[in-house]
Amino acid sequence: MGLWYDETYADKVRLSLKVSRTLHREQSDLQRIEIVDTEAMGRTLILDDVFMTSERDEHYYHEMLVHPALTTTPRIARVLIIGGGDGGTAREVLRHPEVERVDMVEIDGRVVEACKAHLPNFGAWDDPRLRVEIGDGVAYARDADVDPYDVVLLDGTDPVGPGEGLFDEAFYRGVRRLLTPHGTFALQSESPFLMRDVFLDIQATLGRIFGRVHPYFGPAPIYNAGPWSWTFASHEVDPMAIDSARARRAELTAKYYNADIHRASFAVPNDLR
Ligand code: SPD
Repeated sequence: MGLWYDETYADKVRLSLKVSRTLHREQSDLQRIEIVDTEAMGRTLILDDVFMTSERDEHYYHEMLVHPALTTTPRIARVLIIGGGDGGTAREVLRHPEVERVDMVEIDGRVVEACKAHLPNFGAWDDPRLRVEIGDGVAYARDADVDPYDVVLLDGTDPVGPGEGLFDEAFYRGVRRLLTPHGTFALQSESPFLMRDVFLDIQATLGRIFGRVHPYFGPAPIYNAGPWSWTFASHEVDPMAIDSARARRAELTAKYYNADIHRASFAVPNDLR
């Protein structure tokens, strides 16, 4: 049979991956961090028993979190990433030459170190435009005294453990505080199938804070939960107003994202309208 790793969701659903090797296992101050080789998904990061990302499928998630916001927001010089410790989100952001500075605020420095050691190709850690701060994204959104950002991206975990505070109204109000009036906030917003209540709650909460809130959908095979969702929130940016030059450039390296996928991903299924 070999060794299998199980993620259990709400004592109702289990996803298993066959593990060929364990490369890293530690309990940080905040969570259990594991990096394993799996036959189906390649090298895989697991936090507190939840599959986070894998070599084989990470492009879907990271490209879809980043490029819809980065190809539509008028100015994209300053970008903030909250979470994103594996480096995949920053890598996609840094593909845009208009980006001058990326601040990443990741709560667990041990995740960054483990990913640099075992998933070195995920990140663009040496890009001089990237600054990594180890700290609490909730406190940063509430208190940081910084120039406003053009884009804020939330690349967090599920709403349990260290990621819990990243799903509430006070945090989203902090994000709005950090954005320029023409800025965009994009975030992972869970499975509209398995976590329908969380998904709907995110939409409703953002709707009290931002003028425009648009969920969008795509695959994330490692979450095994039907389509995954992200949400695009802003005061005035139209997610359909794609800058075609930026999209064409993103397409040069993207494995999934292109302008047609971008447009199609914003179609909302009838049972979620
Ligand atoms: N169910 C797990 C959702 C985790 C979303 N974030 C993944 C981090 C990848 N950078």
